[in-house]
Amino acid sequence: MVYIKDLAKHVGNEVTLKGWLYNKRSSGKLQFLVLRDGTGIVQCVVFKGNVSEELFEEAKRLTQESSFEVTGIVKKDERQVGGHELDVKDLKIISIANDYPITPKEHGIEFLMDHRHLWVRSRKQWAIMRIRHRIVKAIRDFYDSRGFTLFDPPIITPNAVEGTSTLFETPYFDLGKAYLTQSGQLYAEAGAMALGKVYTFGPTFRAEKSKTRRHLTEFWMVEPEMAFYDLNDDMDLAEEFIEYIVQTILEERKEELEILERDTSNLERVKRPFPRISYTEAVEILKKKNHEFEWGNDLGGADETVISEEFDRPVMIHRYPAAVKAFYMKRDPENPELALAVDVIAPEGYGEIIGGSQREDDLDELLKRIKEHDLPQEFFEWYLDLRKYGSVPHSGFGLGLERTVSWICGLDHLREAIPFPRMIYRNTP
Ligand code: NSS
Repeated sequence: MVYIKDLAKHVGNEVTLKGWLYNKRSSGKLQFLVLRDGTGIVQCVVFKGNVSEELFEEAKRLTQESSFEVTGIVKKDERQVGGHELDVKDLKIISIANDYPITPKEHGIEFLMDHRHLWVRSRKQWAIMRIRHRIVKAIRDFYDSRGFTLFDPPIITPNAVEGTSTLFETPYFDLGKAYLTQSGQLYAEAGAMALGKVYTFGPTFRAEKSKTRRHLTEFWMVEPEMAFYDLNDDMDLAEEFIEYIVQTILEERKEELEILERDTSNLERVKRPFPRISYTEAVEILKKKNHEFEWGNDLGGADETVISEEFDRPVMIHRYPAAVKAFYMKRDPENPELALAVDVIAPEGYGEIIGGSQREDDLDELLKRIKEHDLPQEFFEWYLDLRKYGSVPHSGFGLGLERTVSWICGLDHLREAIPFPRMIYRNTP
């Protein structure tokens, strides 16, 4: 069996392809069957003069998404999708699809989401999934080739990392309650003290009650954590990382970006150095643009969009008011009102894709924060141990995979950036 992506190697030869009918049209003696096999699509031409009467009639039975096997001669044809065409000699139906619900006409988004298990067969979703996969590989390659060790954190955890308002709770035997992890970070910190540079990469969960295009309740996050890195080192790594992902996709997923009609000129500019501005400077930009905002508040999606419009590539905003940030962030020694935090905001209104910080490495300071945030100290004893036994400055960040996919693909909602999205109003299919 040959795959459509490899047809260039078979020009002039007879091959057998297996797949599904994507589309068809016919005119008299000709039937044009568009076959997709998961690796690409190709037009198969059934000419009445080339095949038996029975076969010509059999081909007519094929409906959208019916599965079949087809044998024919590969012809080079630049005008066709994929650059090839198949001259059909033989054809076998595997299974006829009756009334496939997703037709080439327009469907509403809720209908498509209800049929997500079938919708993923369509061309655009195919392109998104292939880009997602390539981004995941780029992420792994990036860290694996820079001395990082993959360090898998647990998903069932006893405590919150990113505030208590978005925790998914589950009963846990005799131990009472457990929570689905919001972030692997605290465990990554233990890993960094053991292995120097680590990364976690897996699903994370937030009971987000907001119904925005930027929030899922289950999303994937990659979190590098590095011993002896300060906030600047953290930002250096973040920009190198984002540049690597974007440039890799531009090189390796051209066809998919074309299918998505992505304007890639904005992505081509994603090169280091990225602008770095403080939170206070960001607030000044908002003021200058007459966008209402008060110093001290957290930046919301709309604020981020206004700020990002000032720049032609991702912008790093650092040193936020500590009051709006997580308990584990180190305070700025030059102004303890500020946390040594950084958010990276994607261009084109895609908002925050990275959140990170230098971590509080002083035992007493950290204890104070845990109390201020009203967190149960007993669950953080192990985390405090990291400050008792050879504490070192360290930093890290988390990049949201679906936000990154959505930005690179130019999607208008995160729900298409993951095979089966989970949101406040949807946990099916
Ligand atoms: O809350 S974050 O800003 N930061 C953390 O979780 C840190 N513990 C990471 C770290 O320093 N190791 O989330 C990080 C990123 C954020 O920038 C988004 O890109 C993504 O995770 N994120 C989300 N994506 C989709 N849906 C939701 N609800 C979501 N929340 C965060």
